[in-house]
Amino acid sequence: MEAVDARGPYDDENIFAKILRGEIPSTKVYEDEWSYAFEDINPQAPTHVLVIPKGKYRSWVDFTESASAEEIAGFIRAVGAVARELGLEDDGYRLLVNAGKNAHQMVPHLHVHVFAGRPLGPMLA
Ligand code: DGP
Repeated sequence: MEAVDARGPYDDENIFAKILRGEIPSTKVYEDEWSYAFEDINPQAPTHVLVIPKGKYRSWVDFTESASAEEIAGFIRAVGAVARELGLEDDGYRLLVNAGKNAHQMVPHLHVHVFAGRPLGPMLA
């Protein structure tokens, strides 16, 4: 699988669009009006959750330029709610967004990775 170019039109056939439409299964951990969170299929830590906006956004730039303030606030709150509801605050967690090919973004629908459950080490550039 090739990393994606995070620019250009939204692809309705990307895998997270299909997950949002219920066309392929996912293990839900959180959902609200703006956001959906589910377990990563290839976990890199004991807890590895992906939080995605329900709207059609390829990247962080696309999202922050195109979404309403209400939608952006709702999505950021949802990421916090996932961390809180999964009980990650005591031991800590890491948030990560990959955007574009140098960051190895594989799925062209904005997603925030939430990693937790073990010491995660220093941040890697
Ligand atoms: P990124 O490199 O930031 O685009 O990460 C994409 C993540 O998506 C990667 O950690 C694996 C995950 N992923 C890919 N396909 C599926 C899928 O069909 N279901 C689930 N749950 N996760 C997926």
